[in-house]
Amino acid sequence: MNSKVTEIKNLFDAKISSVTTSDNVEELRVEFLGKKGHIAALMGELKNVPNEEKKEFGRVVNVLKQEIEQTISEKKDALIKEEQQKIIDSAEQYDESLPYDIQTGSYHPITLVSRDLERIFASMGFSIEDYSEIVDDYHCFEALNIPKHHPARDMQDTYYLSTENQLLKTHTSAAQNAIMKKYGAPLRAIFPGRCFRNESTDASHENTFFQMEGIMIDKDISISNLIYFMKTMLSEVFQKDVTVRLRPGFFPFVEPGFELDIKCLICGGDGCPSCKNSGWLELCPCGMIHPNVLRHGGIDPEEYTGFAFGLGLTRLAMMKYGVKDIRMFNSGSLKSLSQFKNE
Ligand code: FA5
Repeated sequence: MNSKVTEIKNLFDAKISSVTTSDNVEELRVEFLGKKGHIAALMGELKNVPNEEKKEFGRVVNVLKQEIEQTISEKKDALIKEEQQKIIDSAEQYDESLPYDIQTGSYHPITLVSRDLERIFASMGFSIEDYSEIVDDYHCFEALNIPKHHPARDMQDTYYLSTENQLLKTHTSAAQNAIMKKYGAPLRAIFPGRCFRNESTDASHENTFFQMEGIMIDKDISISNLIYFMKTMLSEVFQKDVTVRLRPGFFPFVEPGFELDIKCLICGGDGCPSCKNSGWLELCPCGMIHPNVLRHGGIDPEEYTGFAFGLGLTRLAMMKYGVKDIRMFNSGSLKSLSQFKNE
């Protein structure tokens, strides 16, 4: 009887070595292990086996059955893997040149100009600081040498909040005191931020606009340092010659104070609505920090001096990108805003 078992084993070995697909293996499984398969037939022979050989015969058939099961399972797994790999290899490759229709966003022009300036000032050793949009009276005015009832408060039409003593930041100078106290002297920092003023809007005025403040405090800082940094900043931003003028300006927190104007790049100085027909645009008031402001910030004015500037970031973006009306920036118009290239 064992010769029958050997015969089935040889038959299986011959057939399994020549199968090439997982479907063939499945057919083989049915042929050998199925209800009417070779193993079931061998088991059916058990009744013809002499009693004393039955046990051994049963054991040998079982061993063969297990061998066949294991070989079939391994062969099937290997062939399925091969077949899947073939499908992957023959699949069409991803074609990145195919047109697609995904709308990507773009940076707001104010973000672009702000990043440009941050890069320029960081390369000159300035740190970049952040400050809140809701500030108190002390930081926005008193620490800046503008006591209560000082007429200079009229220069900025302020949104006061119902919470006592709080208001929307009217200028980025409101952060000066906190930053001086945080770092002490020497100090170089810029701090861009959103400002709010209750102004009637026109081509060059918004009620919500951006400024970028800068301060540099050290021993022996003078107006020449201030002019050097302003010139470097403007030539880097515009990457071309721009005409500027410096004239006296009054701000209680600087002494002396200046207005730095830029020749209007929209009309070339001839006069247009963007520059209120003057040919010049007020861009960056600046000056030497008043000793009282240094004192409020915990810095000794006998030992240190410094300059400060308050760049009109939104107006700078107007000039840089040739935007004729400042109101475009807050318009939310995707048609206008999406023209600006990302960095
Ligand atoms: C100030 O806000 C001072 N804090 C600037 C300063 C800082 C002076 C440090 C000295 C030292 P002013 O109100 O002029 O100054 O505003 C500064 C700049 O912000 C202006 O030159 C202008 O470019 C911009 N700006 C002011 N008001 C508006 C507005 N309504 N819309 C758009 N830009 C404005």
